[in-house]
Amino acid sequence: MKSPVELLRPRKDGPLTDRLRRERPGFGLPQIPAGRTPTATTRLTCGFCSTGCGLDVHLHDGEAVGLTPSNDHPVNLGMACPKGWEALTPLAASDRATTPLLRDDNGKLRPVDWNTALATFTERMKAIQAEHGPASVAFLSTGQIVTEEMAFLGALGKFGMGIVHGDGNTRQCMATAVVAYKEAFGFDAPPYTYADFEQSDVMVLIGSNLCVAHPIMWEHIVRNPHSPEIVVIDPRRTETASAGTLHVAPNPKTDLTLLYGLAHVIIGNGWVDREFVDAHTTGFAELADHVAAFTPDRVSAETGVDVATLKRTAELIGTGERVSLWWTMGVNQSHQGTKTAQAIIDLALLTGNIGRPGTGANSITGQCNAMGSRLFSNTTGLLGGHDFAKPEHRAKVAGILGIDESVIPTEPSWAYDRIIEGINRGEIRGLWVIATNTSHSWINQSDARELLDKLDFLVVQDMYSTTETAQQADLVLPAAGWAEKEGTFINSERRLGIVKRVARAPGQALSDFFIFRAIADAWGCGEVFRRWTDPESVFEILQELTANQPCDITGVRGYEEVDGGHVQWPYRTEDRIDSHTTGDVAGDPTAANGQRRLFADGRFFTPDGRARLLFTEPAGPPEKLSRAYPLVLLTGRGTSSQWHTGTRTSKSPTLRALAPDDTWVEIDPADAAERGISGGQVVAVRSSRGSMRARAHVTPTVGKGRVFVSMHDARTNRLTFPAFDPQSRQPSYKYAAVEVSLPEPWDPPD
Ligand SMILES: Nc1nc2c(c(=O)[nH]1)N[C@H]1C(S)=C(S)[C@@H](COP(=O)(O)OP(=O)(O)OC[C@H]3O[C@@H](n4cnc5c(=O)[nH]c(N)nc54)[C@H](O)[C@@H]3O)O[C@H]1N2
Ligand SMILES: Nc1nc2c(c(=O)[nH]1)N[C@H]1C(S)=C(S)[C@@H](COP(=O)(O)OP(=O)(O)OC[C@H]3O[C@@H](n4cnc5c(=O)[nH]c(N)nc54)[C@H](O)[C@@H]3O)O[C@H]1N2
Ligand code: SF4
Ligand SMILES: [Mo]
Repeated sequence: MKSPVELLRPRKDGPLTDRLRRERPGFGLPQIPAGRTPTATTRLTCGFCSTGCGLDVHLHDGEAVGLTPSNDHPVNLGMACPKGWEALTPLAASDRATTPLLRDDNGKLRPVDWNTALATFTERMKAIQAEHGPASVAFLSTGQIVTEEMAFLGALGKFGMGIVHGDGNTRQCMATAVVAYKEAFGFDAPPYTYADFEQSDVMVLIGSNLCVAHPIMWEHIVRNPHSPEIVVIDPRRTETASAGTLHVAPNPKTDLTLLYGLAHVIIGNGWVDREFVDAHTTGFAELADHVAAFTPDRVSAETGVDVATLKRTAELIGTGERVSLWWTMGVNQSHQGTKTAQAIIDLALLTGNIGRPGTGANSITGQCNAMGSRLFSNTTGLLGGHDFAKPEHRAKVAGILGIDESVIPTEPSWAYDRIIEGINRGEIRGLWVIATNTSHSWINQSDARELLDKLDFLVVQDMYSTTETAQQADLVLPAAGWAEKEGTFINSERRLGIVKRVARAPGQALSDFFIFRAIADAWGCGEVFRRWTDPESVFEILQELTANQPCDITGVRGYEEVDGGHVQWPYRTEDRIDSHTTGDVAGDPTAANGQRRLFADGRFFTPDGRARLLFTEPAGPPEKLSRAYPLVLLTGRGTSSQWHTGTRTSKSPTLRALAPDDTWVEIDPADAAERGISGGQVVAVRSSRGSMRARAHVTPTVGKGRVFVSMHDARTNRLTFPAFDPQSRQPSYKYAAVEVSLPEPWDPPD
């Protein structure tokens, strides 16, 4: 049996792909069926993570027969992680949804034709709205479909069907970064480009396990020629922490205190870039006042980080020439996530580390199109990065779409947790779930699953009929997946990527785009969307919507230019790559790729052009440890070959072989010894909400008093505690009080 530590450790073992090639002869070479020699190659952007790697898909008679990572793509430079190499395999799985399925009177899901499915959808949802009001039907969507589809869903739902509340899995993921950036910079604008990984001399990764979650971003760090200091702030000694140069391991959820402590030392030592701060920020005096109380001794006592390490980290940030700060879910998924992200932004602003090569306060996104969802899902923000609350924005969007302004809501939708609560209260009766697996991924599962069963009508639109959520549905709509349809993604560094149809969707499965088109017609609002005929026409509409916004993409010459791989927003006519070849990275070799970052001129998107230094008082985690539940449960990504709820990655034998055979709970040797647990034993992990079995992986990497379980097991979210960041409503998946013990004979089986 493989243990997690035997898996991928890039620094030590060299680039992932090399290792895989060594250990698995033939790995990565396209497995071309006999008689199907490729006759052409085309490029797609990977449909898993937000890195946005280019994959060259090899075609025979227009159909994909294999793929290799693109050599000349600025994102991945010929590399891919295991998921990228295996991206075509999950399409051929035997549990693909191939026809619509409707639950019959005996409670069984039975195949029906599309006409019946569409008629049932319309009839049931309209009946619910007629009885309980338009707001009683909601949707939950995703960061994993193309931008054109998310925009269609958001527009159809809100401007066509009268749906008031729709949110997505990006709430579980990016909501915190969105709010943090909007408040600090005036727009949701991650400022960086991947060249920054190669240009920093100090990099600080906070709550980010890059080696596992974004392995190809890590490869850019490996290419950095400046022997950078790599500080990893994570309670666990992760693969990334082991590969870095300094591991800072604060007690879970004490990052805010730690970051204020760093600001305290930086200010105290005169490492503030006063010229930058005075010219480009507001709030310095208040922030300095606030952090004065965060003395090294206090911070050390509260975070568990010794004073010397705290001072060393502050010195690196305060005196480095090009310092970049990167964060992911260890920050976003916190009960004070927004303020923690803003404390990271504060450090970059205080030291003038923004807008120059190798700098930035950089939120790394998760899903392939989380960035598309942030701008175009029409949930938290109005299409194109607009604001539902601003009359001029509503007028602009209504004008471009040719719709009546009165159909545009004046407020954003309820957040995911409020929609779930609405189901509990009977306010939400009909739910349409698209490309997300709520019954596995939502926090505090025991509640969530029961709640979905309370709905009058649950529709799940997915590639597979076997997902935990699809199994609870009244109606399953079979969706085409990545590579079976067209559209665009936006990656972490604001780069647009292309998806093309190189495989046939099985049976009667349709692209999400054409499902939305069909629903618009069945609902009777098809006329509103008469310009929305195909993905590329929608791309043009979206371009128009972005005019004069920070995310302006009016200069893009259609899909053909996106295909070139060099479009990063903003991309106005004057930003066109052929009109300036150096970006703002003068003299840099990657400038030929047009790598561009934001804020080179020190002007932010706030009304006065200044960035805001923001802060708050740290508060302890909402769930307290107790004698019954004395350990902190951390959750997150397990290996680079597993993707979330596993609906895709578990269908590849190669990816399965690279993942642990069993779910492991990482536990410190002292905690294990206290409980009489030895490595490999099956143990019970319990919280006051539920329990699961897992195998003990006794390891010093997780730290005393903490345990870690990957999120890829559907049972993990039985344990999690439903706390939310107050500003972003993002769930705090990474802190719950649990106990681990050998299972008692009377414990119920899993
Ligand atoms: N292989 C693979 N790659 C993926 C995904 C996948 O499912 N599989 N998912 C993608 C998605 S959608 C996302 S959002 C990203 C997530 O990417 P990451 O955020 O890098 O991944 P996680 O493992 O969720 O969390 C990162 C780290 O946060 C740490 N952490 C927990 N609590 C704290 C804390 O209080 N403070 C600090 N500083 N750190 C803490 C955890 O120990 C963990 O190592 O990955 C993307 N990439
Ligand atoms: N405990 C814990 N829980 C977590 C996290 C954590 O760190 N810890 N992380 C959270 C985060 S950051 C995230 S992003 C979420 C992810 O949670 P989910 O979104 O629930 O996870 P996925 O498995 O990616 O689900 C995507 C679904 O879309 C389907 N799908 C894929 N492509 C398409 C398509 O083109 N069309 C359609 N219609 N369907 C498609 C897939 O089959 C799958 O069922 O999990 C969250 N949950
Ligand atoms: S790093 Fe992300 S985008 Fe690149 S191949 Fe892997 S999953 Fe795909
Ligand atoms: Mo995510």
